[in-house]
Amino acid sequence: MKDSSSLLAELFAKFSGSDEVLDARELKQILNKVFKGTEFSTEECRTFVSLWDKSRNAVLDYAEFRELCDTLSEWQNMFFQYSDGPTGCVLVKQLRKCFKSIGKVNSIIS
Ligand SMILES: [Ca+2]
Repeated sequence: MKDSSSLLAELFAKFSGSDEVLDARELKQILNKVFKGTEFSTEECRTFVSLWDKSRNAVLDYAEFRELCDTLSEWQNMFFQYSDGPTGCVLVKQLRKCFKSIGKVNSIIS
């Protein structure tokens, strides 16, 4: 079985094309494969590119893409940790704890 790193590398190679970087449109395709069940919009992906594009070239290279995926995975884990099982939603009373945990994760990442 492939580990998540080699799967991400394989998907990056497939969707980035010959320029080997991701624009927002390519990022949308790849994120909707990696995070099945979540439908990312083109606008959200444009925002991700602008926030994770450390080299300021308006596209994501593999390292930038990996950082984005790691962060989204952490956020997703926090969401699942605080979500109500039957509804799949985070209850308002749990939201503050959820955001606090995400804030702690973000301060560790950045
Ligand atoms: Ca870049």
